[in-house]
Amino acid sequence: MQDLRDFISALEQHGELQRIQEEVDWNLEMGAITRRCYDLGAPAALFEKVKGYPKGYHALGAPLGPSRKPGHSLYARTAMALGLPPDTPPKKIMESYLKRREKPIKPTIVKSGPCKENILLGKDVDLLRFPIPLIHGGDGGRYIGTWHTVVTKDPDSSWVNWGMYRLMVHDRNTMGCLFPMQQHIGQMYQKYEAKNLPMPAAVAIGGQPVIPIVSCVQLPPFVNEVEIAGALQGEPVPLVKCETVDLEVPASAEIVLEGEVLPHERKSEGPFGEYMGYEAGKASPKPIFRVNAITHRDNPILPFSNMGMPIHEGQTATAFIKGAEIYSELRKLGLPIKGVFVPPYGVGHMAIISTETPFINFAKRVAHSVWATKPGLFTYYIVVVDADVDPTNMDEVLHAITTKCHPVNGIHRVPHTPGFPVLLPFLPPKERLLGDAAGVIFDCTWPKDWPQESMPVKATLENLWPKEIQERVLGKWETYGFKSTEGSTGEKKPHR
Ligand SMILES: Cc1cc2nc3c(=O)[nH]c(=O)nc-3n(C[C@H](O)[C@H](O)[C@H](O)COP(=O)(O)O)c2cc1C
Ligand SMILES: [Mn+2]
Repeated sequence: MQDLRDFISALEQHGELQRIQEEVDWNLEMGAITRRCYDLGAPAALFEKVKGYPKGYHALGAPLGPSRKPGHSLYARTAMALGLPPDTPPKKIMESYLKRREKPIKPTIVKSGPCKENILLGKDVDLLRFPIPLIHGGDGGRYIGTWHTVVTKDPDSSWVNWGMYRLMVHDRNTMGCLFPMQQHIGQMYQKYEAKNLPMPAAVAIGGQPVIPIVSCVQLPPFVNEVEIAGALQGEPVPLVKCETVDLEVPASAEIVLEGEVLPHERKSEGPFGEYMGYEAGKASPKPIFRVNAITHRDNPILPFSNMGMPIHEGQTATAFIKGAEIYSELRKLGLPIKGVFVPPYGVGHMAIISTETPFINFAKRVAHSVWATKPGLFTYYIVVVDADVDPTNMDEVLHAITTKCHPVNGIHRVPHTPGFPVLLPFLPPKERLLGDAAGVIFDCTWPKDWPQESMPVKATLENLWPKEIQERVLGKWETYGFKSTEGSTGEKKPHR
């Protein structure tokens, strides 16, 4: 797939796209429609006629929204963005992601590309040319950046970071940004500010569908996300030079915003309906992005996500792939981890880790290792289960919590951990702004010091019946009169 348009065609081919020719209002209507798309697991919404905007200026809502189409995985659109069939189960998507991600592919620099079809400078710079939605009732403004990439360069090294950080339009050429210090962009911005320099930045909206994925997934520091995007699509991402800043952007982007983030200046930004499921935080002073140039394709398409109650891109992309990233980081430490899953209704706050337990208190070692990684940074609930529990199967996980986690001794609370600033709903208002959070470990593994004879044995068909009886029963199942294996003991139903 070369661009967003190829992805839209693929979505359409698999029944994951709804074209909307009816005129819609950018003012809350597009937001309400996409909210319902998430609620129902309906296809992504391609808005072809937005009130007050020229014909041909389209917007794409819920690009990786959850799918409830029969036969498709909940993560069908994430799978398709990675070039996999829409029925690929989550475990297979994660495996494929991890395999490809191991071999980064450097981008190529090309002279020009579709994103240069229109170049707007000076007075022509006007963000409101695009059909930017006012998404939720209560939002502080229209958000142009909700499924995009902010490109910045570390002033001290060759590291170029691609991250997705929400962007609210203030006026025709400025935007407000949420750049927490815990995030890579926040770390870079701090360095520029210390030198009293503006931070050059570019925003790419649209492009190959792997681009927003690597931008909203918490990859480790000093990783150039563009090389992971290349790895995921199996070929280099073609980049073009910006017009006014020394940065490169994907040549096939629909819209590119070039400019700088001013040092030490703040303006009120927010609130916004957020990934945790709430219209979160109050408006607060935040950095200002001044846009000096806009380039865009003819008939540009503005993709947007609509954060709020699960399940949306914050879970089908960020939380889901975060599980794979945590797995990869833990394996690098040599820990005997079997699987990691970050379940969608846990909004990225909960990670379930299944592991062998070679020695006493191993769950704590696992949990603290998770917290030491970048992808584990904003994970507050760590559930550690034994290797026989499938972490993608929430029924098995709940069973492990309620039968193996001692309500007092199995729960370990860790005060004052780093949290996501501004938005964290469970924090009291004063701690919320800072992100002064806390963590908890649910140890659902059998203690290593219990004598073997006291270990409870799972009462399953596999464990308690002799092999020959198991085989006889399975072999004669239909002879007994049952129609299929449906409902048989031991059937595994992983998260679809
Ligand atoms: C739609 C969407 C909006 C997001 N907005 C923000 C944001 O405003 N600020 C932020 O720190 N992270 C935001 N995130 C999460 C980051 O994209 C994610 O943590 C990513 O890893 C950041 O890149 P980095 O790891 O290079 O810092 C958002 C994610 C999504 C899916
Ligand atoms: Mn990064």
